[in-house]
Amino acid sequence: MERVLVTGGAGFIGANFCRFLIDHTDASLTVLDKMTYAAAPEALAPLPAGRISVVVGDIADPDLVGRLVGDHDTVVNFAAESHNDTALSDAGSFVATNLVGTYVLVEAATRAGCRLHHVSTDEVYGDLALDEQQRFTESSPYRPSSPYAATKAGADHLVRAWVRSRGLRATISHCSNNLGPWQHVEKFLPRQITNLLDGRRPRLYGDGRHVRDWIHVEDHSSAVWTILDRGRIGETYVIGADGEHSNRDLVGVLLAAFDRPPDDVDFVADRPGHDLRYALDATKLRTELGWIPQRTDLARELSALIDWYRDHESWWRPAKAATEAAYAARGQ
Ligand code: NAD
Ligand code: TDX
Repeated sequence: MERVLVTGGAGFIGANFCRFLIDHTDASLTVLDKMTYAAAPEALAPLPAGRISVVVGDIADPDLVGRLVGDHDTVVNFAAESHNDTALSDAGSFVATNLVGTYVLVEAATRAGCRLHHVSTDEVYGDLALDEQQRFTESSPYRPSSPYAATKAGADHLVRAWVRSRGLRATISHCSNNLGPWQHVEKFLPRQITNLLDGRRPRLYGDGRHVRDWIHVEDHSSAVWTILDRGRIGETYVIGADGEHSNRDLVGVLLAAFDRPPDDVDFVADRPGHDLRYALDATKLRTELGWIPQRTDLARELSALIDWYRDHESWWRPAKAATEAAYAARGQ
């Protein structure tokens, strides 16, 4: 049975990935998570105790990471500070976790001869014009435009350098925007859905024309598992499900689901440096590894997501007021 260490495994995507591994493999899992404000340990509670254990700790702690990595065959690194808006005013924790933490992981995995999969993001490639034909691929140049993306880009460079010069057995993936359960209310879809549940208006940055390429978190999980199972060491894989939509269009779908008019929205202060558009071409993952996303009916998934947040108010409610207060302080 494979032993997999999932760093950041109590976060939105990490916790969904743990559930996916429990459901689709016989791996035994250890989660290493610092349990920051973004963690959702509740998401792990229903998973069978015999298959998963949780260690609370920091990926930037070399002693702890060295011990844990040595006991596992594979490490999947989801641990990160992940919110762009926070990094604009306070990037220290992003450098500490995304850069220094990744350094600690690559060192430990190299010494232990452990396989590493590093979860990067599409944002390292910067942004695209709205009318640009070309989408991001594995060979797109790095052009991070935000402090968050810069730390993610730096982490990728560490992984690739350790692969080439230190013999690390690693793969990297760049995924687009995820939707699904257990995402913190600071992020776009949970924020708008919980605003609507509270009878408030959705909040669009700038003119709302910015485009993101949406993928269900379960499809992200199956893609990472496919890369672990069949990916080639040293390779990079873009993960995307052809789900481009403007923020304004998505808010329109949510408003319709709440029987509210399409213009029932507040346009608020834009994010400084706001990337205009992300769009990913996952041809390599589809053709070389045979990955096929399943949950691509966005209208159906948004409807299910609204139901999920309606049913899990006791989980998100404690974070809602403080999150909105922080947004209000920024005029958002
Ligand atoms: P998240 O913020 O929901 O979860 C991150 C998790 O990492 C949290 O549980 C947190 O407690 C943990 N963590 C933070 N610092 C840590 C540290 N120093 N040591 C150990 N654990 C720590 O983020 P997410 O949305 O689940 O993103 C997971 C990964 O996927 C990140 O690397 C992110 O860059 C990447 N990604 C996210 C998206 C998206 O749409 N959310 C898209 C592409 C890539
Ligand atoms: O209230 C809002 N109104 C709004 O218009 C919020 C919170 C966001 N937005 C916009 C900004 C973006 O164009 O919605 C879009 C999505 O915003 P976020 O949820 O903050 O995501 P994004 O900045 O695109 O980054 C996400 O995808 C890539 C994740 O948070 C990153 O961790 C991942 O790397």
